[in-house]
Amino acid sequence: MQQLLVTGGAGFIGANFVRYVVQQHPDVNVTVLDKLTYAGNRANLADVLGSQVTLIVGDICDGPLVDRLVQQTDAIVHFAAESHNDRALIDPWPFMQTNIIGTYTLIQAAAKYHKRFHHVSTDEVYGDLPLADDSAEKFKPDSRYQPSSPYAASKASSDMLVRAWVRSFGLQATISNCSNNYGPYQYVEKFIPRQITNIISGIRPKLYGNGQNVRDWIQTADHSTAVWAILTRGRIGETYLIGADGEQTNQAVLEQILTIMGQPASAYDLVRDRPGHDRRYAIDATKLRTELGWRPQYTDFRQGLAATIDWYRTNQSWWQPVKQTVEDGYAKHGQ
Ligand code: NAD
Ligand code: TDX
Repeated sequence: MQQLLVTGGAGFIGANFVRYVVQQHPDVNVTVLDKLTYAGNRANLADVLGSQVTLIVGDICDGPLVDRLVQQTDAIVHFAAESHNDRALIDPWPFMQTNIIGTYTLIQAAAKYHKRFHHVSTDEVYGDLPLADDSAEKFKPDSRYQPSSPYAASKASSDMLVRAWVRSFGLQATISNCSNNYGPYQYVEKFIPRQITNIISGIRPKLYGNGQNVRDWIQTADHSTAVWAILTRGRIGETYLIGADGEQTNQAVLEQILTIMGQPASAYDLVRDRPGHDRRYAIDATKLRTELGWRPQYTDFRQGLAATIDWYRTNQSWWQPVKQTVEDGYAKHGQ
């Protein structure tokens, strides 16, 4: 594999993945296809753009453009998506367009040119689990699809399309469903960077509902190594779940952020809950671990959080220009 097409490579997880490829696989050339929506940022790739990495600004729904780029590559890793639940609740349309039609456009081309395709998806396609006190159940690759939000439903739809194209058109595809990522370059609308940048800006952090919802956190660098393992060694047609046993209540995460940043653990506000708020996500990554020998490197969550806080402290010019707009948007909805 010499040529890799990475969609959404100027977003949070995609840019971290491109950086991983540059560092660990210098023989692979990367073309990033990214629309540079509000969540995409050329600056996320600034230090790696050059002979090994090229950025094409364009839409994954643009059939002729996608056809040309897919024809020229050996494999595709598909990260591009509308990714934020709160936005999907206000305006679902871009999620339907990019996540469903965009994925359809890519797999049509990948099937036509017999190109290896890896589809990046989310654990949210499985809906939610009872809180851990009531159950130790985790998502497995064959858990039932029952998405509860517009974002999750759009991602579930895209997974179904990929599965159907494998069966009907022999698409050489794998799918991964990962848990919540954190780390550098995450847009400030998301939970962890929102709270870190709130504290730096003198704004009180905002916890939805009662803060008891559970997310299963993974450092994004561990997501990158998992995607690479699946892309290069995964079995065609298979789904792999990616997670690092990182379950935490939102309240516990926020209290750790506050303490690491030298604030009282109680210095936050409870705000309006997210409609339909999924209670708990938890990943059973046994298949990925046993079949592909994958292991996460970032197993100390508090340490990973401290490093992420340092990154947002050091890179204020990266997030300051959009912070006020993001907070104004939340304020309109009581969050
Ligand atoms: P992000 O919102 O930070 O980045 C998405 C990128 O896709 C942006 O660069 C954006 O410009 C680009 N994009 C959006 N629409 C496009 C279009 N029509 N054409 C081309 N590019 C377009 O998202 P992220 O958090 O980095 O998520 C990346 C992928 O990982 C998504 O598929 C998401 O569903 C999945 N995922 C995310 C998480 C998480 O915790 N963030 C967890 C599991 C899976
Ligand atoms: O200010 C906040 N306060 C708060 O309590 C925000 C922004 C969020 N929350 C809660 C909602 C969730 O329970 O924190 C949790 C995490 O919220 P998000 O960062 O919005 O992530 P989530 O909705 O869990 O979805 C994320 O993980 C799965 C990604 O955004 C998705 O793209 C991915 O598929």
